[in-house]
Amino acid sequence: MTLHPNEPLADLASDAKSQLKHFFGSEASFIAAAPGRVNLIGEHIDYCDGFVLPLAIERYIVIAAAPNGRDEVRLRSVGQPEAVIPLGEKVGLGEPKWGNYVRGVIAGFQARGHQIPGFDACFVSSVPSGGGLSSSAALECAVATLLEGLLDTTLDTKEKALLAQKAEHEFAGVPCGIMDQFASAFGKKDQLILIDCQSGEPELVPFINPDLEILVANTCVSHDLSDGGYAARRKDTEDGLAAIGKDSWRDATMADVEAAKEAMGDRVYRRSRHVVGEIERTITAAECFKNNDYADIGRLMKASHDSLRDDFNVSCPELDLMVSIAEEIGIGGGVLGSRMTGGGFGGSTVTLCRREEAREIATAMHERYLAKTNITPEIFATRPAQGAHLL
Ligand code: GAF
Repeated sequence: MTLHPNEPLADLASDAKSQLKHFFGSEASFIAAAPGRVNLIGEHIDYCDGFVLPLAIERYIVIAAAPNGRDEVRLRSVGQPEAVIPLGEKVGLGEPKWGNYVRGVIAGFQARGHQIPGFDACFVSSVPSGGGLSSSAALECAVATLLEGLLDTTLDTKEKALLAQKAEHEFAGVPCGIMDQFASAFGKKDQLILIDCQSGEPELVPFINPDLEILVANTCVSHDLSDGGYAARRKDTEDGLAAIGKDSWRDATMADVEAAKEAMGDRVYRRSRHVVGEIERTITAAECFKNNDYADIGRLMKASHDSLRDDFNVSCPELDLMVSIAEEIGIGGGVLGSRMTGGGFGGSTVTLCRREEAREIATAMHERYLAKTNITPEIFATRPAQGAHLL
């Protein structure tokens, strides 16, 4: 199968409910779902006050849960060790590692004065883990949504996304920007999310053209953003901004970057060139989507990928190969544009294509990638999906 289907949310929910029954013997009182995301353009600039243009994808983490009357939380997820979180005191880091995402969100609610009731929960997921599609943000936003249900409270969506981002910073050790948690929390069917990362305001941009398809190709080469590469990039951009002497990247121009080239040194110069260029490209690309005019989109996506590969150094041979296969197919074969998406160091590419040719394009990408790498990729199509919600 070269174009993987997206498992319906109802099937994921019924799977999570059966697991809750099987492992804990209880019926679900709450079912929460939150999607992963794919970013069309605007990479590694959410922590530089830039603009980003992601969408929530039709891939979800779903949690079925029930109160357990105990002073602890018990968690099960396929292929992971059981996690138990004692609730007597302020929740901190613990083992196993995956439970820390949940701990981080619980800590966020505790910090807001909430008393967390003991509960049991089972997690199922259709967001590929390590695929650069924000499975961790989906997990955090799903847990936050579940806690809203259990506590009978509703957080403002922005507050919920920021709470989830804090969990990622403090409990997963990744100093991420706001894109992933915003996309998972604010996702809307048929809408892209243009996020102004300076003001923290999302704007919905309709994506309703029936002739277009978004293909996500997971190279199945996995990444770990907590291993230091991500934090190092973020630090480089801070050094770049300091060398320019401005308060925000939003006020910086390419001329500023060139003027500070010597003071920056080559690496920070290239990182800075990426930031200024990518902010410009994202603003232009957002206009293309708003005007339903895609003449420039291929050029913008290519320039974004090239800059991430050559200046920001977050691509890898497998991502470059997947993008070059899509580029070979080209506009004649129905590909409008393609680039790596997400944090990089492995993960996925995003390809905008004509819907009519999507299946053929996915087949060609699958076959050529497999032939060259001996790795079977996972390719799926998605429309913009609904963000975190209770079912
Ligand atoms: C990761 C981060 F979590 C995001 O905040 C963003 O910086 C992205 O990498 C790169 O655009 O997904």
